[in-house]
Amino acid sequence: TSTARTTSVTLKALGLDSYNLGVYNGEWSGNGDVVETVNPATGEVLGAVQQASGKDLDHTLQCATKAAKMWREVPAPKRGEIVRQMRNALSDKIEPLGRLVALEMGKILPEGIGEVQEYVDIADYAVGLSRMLNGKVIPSERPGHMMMEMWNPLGVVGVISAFNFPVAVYGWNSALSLVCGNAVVWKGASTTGLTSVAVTKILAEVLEKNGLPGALCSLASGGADIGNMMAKDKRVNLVSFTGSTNVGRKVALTVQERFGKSLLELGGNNAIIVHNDADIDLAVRSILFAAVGTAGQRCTTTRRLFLHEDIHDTFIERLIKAYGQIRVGNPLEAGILCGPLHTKAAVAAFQEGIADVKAQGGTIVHGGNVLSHMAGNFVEPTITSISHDAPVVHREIFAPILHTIKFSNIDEAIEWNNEVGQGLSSSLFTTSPERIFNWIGPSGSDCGIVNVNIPTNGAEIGGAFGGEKETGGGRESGSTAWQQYMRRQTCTVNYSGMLPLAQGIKFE
Ligand code: UN1
Repeated sequence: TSTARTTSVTLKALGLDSYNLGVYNGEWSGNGDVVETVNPATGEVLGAVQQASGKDLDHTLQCATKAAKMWREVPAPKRGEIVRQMRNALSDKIEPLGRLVALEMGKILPEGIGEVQEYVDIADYAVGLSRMLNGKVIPSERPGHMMMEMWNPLGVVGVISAFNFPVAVYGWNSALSLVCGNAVVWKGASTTGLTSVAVTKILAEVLEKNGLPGALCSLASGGADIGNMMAKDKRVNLVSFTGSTNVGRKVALTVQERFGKSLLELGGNNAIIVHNDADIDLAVRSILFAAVGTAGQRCTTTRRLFLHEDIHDTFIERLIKAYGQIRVGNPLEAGILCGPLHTKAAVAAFQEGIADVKAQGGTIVHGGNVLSHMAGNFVEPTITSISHDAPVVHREIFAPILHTIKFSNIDEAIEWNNEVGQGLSSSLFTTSPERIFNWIGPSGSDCGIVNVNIPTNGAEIGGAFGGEKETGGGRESGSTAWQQYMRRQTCTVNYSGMLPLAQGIKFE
């Protein structure tokens, strides 16, 4: 078939076979289970990855620990130069890599390419950052003393990433970790195992060409067992975890038990508020991307839509019309906006969600069905009408279900925005400066990402990405997120030849 051809051309362009080793630490190996990955649009097997055994992970951590010791002594701008080469290598492969993401994860091709671009962008950022890992000089209260803050590498960073962004999220963690002087050990989702191998091959080639240890960008493919071992292992100084709130809680507790560091990017339940003074056209287009893009499988997907009563009815009408024009289908086909859900389990979760909506007093305004006549895991992008406090509305369902809710004043809408457990992203559509600044102020949105007149998803890499509450509190990507990949040291140097003590204490 033509998709089988696309698959083989794509794998070949990325140096992959139908069977691949899933462990890299300078050498490729793999003694764990062989896991096949499946095209969620067709059900066809794409290829197989042999995962890490416990022994493989142990050996990989040994190699990474050793590599980190040499890497931390390489000047940061030189580390940046390596990341620059990685950036170029990724950019050269952006088309086939984006296509592999589309084939294996199921997002549409422009979004597949877009997330490789996100890696390229953060790599650019990291290259610049490699000359800006600045500390501080702090005035000392003691004469002849110099106080400063130094940032030093952590050692080994473990990255556990999710299926929905199989390239970009690793990219954020990897590019920053490397310029910060750490080795990285990656466990991607086992359902996007080929993508993890493809990315690692690109990075490995750069490292090996530069005579550097490949273990700086280690890969330990695997499932929950490997993730759990990483969380437990003292050699992993920071565990950066992206995934569900439930698994994230376990990871955090496991890492905390050994006083390791964790960085958590967990569930979202993001809302858009549309006020009566909003640019309706802009809002409709934004919601389409926010709620239907990636088939509702971003942690930043809009799941709740609060509409002001003045515009509610006309807005719903506009939205239904827009949803009616969305083409659901093969993510590699031009004009398709909504691909499949990633797994059959996600289809079941969608169905369960729809049933809960009906059982909890809601109605289906548009869609609501599984497209079972199609070969893949396709569902209809769905709009519901339901109460803000129905339990199903407070749950993150990783599918294109948008709950719409009518409000009469902005304070109520903000309260509803904030009443869920999660706290990732949020957006207000309005033209009023007063509402805008209230929304981003202390009594506004309680999320980590607070937008105005743009979707909740599709964040740029320059800002810190992450959220509060059950979203886990971590921040990745831009701003000062890099500081989480380093340890802060307060250094006081006495050059006075005397011993004045702080707080004026006399001790003699
Ligand atoms: C995720 O869904 O895990 O803001 C990450 C966005 C993307 C990243 C999403 N830049 O939607």
